Amino acid sequence: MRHGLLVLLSAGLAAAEDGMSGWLRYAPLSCSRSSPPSLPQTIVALNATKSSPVYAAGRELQKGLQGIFARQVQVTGQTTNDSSVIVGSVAQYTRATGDSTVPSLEEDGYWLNIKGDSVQIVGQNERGALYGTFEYLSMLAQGNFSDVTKVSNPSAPIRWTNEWDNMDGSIERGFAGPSIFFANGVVVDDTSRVAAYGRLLASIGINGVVINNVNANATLLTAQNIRGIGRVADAMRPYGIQIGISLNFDSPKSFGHLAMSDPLDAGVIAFWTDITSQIYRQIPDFAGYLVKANSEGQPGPITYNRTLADGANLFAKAVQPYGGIVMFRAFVYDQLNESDWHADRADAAVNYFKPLDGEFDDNVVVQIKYGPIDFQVREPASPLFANLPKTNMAIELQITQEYLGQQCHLVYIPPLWKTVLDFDLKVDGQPSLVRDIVSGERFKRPLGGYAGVVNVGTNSTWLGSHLAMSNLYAYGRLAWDPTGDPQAILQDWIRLTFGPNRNVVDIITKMSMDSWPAYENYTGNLGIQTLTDILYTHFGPNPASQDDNGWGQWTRADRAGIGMDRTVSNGTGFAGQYPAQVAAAYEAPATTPDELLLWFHHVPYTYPLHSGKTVIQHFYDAHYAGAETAQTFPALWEGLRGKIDDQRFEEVLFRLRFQAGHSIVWRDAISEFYLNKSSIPDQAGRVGHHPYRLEAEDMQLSGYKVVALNPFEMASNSKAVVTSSNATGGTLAARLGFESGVYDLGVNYYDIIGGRARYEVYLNEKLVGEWMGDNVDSGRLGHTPSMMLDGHSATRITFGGVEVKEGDMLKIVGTPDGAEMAPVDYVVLLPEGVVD
Ligand code: GCV
Repeated sequence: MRHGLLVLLSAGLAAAEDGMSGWLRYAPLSCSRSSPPSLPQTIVALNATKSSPVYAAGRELQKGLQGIFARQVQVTGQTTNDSSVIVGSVAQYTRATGDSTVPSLEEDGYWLNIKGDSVQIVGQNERGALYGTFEYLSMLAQGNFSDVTKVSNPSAPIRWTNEWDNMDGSIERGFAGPSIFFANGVVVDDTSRVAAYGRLLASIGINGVVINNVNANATLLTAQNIRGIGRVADAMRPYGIQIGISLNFDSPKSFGHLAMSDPLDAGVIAFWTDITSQIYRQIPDFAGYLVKANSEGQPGPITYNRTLADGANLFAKAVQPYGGIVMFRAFVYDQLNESDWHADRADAAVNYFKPLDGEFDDNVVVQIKYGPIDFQVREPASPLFANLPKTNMAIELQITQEYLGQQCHLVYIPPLWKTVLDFDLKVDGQPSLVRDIVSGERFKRPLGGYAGVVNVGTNSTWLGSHLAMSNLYAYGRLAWDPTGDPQAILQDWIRLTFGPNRNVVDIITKMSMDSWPAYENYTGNLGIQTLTDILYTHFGPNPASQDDNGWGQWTRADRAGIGMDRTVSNGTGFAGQYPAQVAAAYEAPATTPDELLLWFHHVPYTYPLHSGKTVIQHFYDAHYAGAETAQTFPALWEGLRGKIDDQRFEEVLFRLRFQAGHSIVWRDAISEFYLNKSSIPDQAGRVGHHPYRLEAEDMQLSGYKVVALNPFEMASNSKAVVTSSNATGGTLAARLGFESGVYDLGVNYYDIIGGRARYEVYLNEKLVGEWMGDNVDSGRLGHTPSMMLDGHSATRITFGGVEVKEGDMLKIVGTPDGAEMAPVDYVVLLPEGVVD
């Protein structure tokens, strides 16, 4: 029976949800205009072995039908005369039904055939059958009861996640609490979260997980931990997910007590052969190794005068007999001298790897970050993708928002990824989209695909933020089909995560699609990179930190101009690493798109863009526009009150409010910094002028003292106040000269790690609001904390709709705690519609 797409209402909104189910909630649907569809009466799962994906598929169908439709449906292993959903591999299905008409499928692909209450889900292998099952359930959960006959095959064989989890349970660039894999140096005993994660990943087509940090600890190789990795593999196996690990290149020396780790040394080869056989004894379907070598000060083959290919092939030969693979990272670079105009970290990957093309074993895959530097808010596609036609390649994307607001800012990243995946490198003048190169199609390579750095933690939301999960969902969907539309994928995720209400879908779509452009606007524009603090937390603004160090994320900003000259004619030569047509376009400012101008060219601040604006005016305008967009997010979200369960509603609102405040911190820091550098004022007169602010240092201080901040742009007017001691509180007071009216009253303060200061705000001795500076200490915001008054700790709290009369007395009482001396930067009183 055909039902088509019905308009549905989500029921049961009142129940609090903590996010643990992600997009696999199977929330009840109540049909508003039509009766429920006719559903299969039996589930036939063609493998009863509990560790098999087909068994998991049967259970999942049962769970889904129960959750969405309150139908209890039995799972059986036998075909029946009842209407049924039958799930299995091609071989199992043909054996059970005698039907040999299943269309041909590629590895991990599936055929989904829905005719009312008769459904066939057949995978090329069991994993494919599970993927088809999740697709069927996703349709049902979104109220799509259409008949469908479709074949779906993945774009590439490698669709992995990388987790940067450390053995002590911490996670490098993880913003959602400790590891689900490790604690206290060993693999955790309870793998229930691991299994739950495997389920989520399988539902988006992920087939491999590397469970430990690329900055790897060799103690992962103890016998106890190898048994532990086995438990992790057991937990993920029912979901068709294979486990891999990151290796510490120096393990033969540091762990095996050998004299060195030279990849061509017989003892070293024997060490890795032995470790590998121990691992495969425990985990016969082990996926393979991920290796970071000669990167960020770590040893590697070059340390022993060997090539990177020698190093990669050492591991490849160890896993080859077992069918394993080696993901070898292209993130290889050294520190550089900025005073050398021609030095460029962006050059490193091609310089190191291009000469080795053809020298990697067939089971090696070179894993390449999407851009030449490091997950910045905008980068051109890495030219390495165009330079290894005889090598397997995978693209590395980052779901964890290391440089993109650390899950405390809403940034829906797929539109950024698409700028790279859809980019045409024009190798040999032929169409060469990055997505066709990494799939293996363009250069006819047997292996290739996707590695996404995720870094989930034990927080019930997995990533620390409910909305950040759209990035993980979309990552899997794009790895499966990179031609997918980010907005359509997003809307599937919204319906699955928050229900099908039209208003909910429209609002979350708007916020999410606006979010990356807004973030780029208020952080770093025109290809200058994120402009965060690269020497400290990678969270808040600190443009000066990009330069005057050896790390090579330079902007070369001085009084006269800004940008990296990466031309062949006068710069680092990086533009010349692209195939001829692309190189020629990037060589000249006139043919470089505005959004990448400063990536490729060093120009005066007054340089006119294609848009007609100067570089500096674009900076100012973009920062103001981006922060303004961020102010719309909490307001839009407020419109969904009552349409989303209270727990998730409030948790999201809290983060969006934080983001709105922090976007102003970003806006002001970057605008002031470049005003100071260039001495060119904002044509609109905004930068440095804040008529609605009361600087804390200008208020009557009692028990407070003024501090000058360094860098100066980390405080409004470069100064803030802190209590005179960390034992006693203080007050700030000012008589308000504002016209009587209703205002939003904001207080910008600093929330550092190591203290939970308390604050109260009064108007004429009447309490307007109180709060504690504990967002960081309580873990409520999971970003990398700061110990200082700076752009990372700068926070705004806003009390809406406050009635103010001219001459009212404003008072803030601050009570220090620990290292946090109740720091305040300024108070702002905003009439409706004003952003500052
Ligand atoms: C895991 C950047 C990050 C590091 C990361 C490194 C890498 O430098 O800041 O945290 O290390 O990239 O990708 O290896």
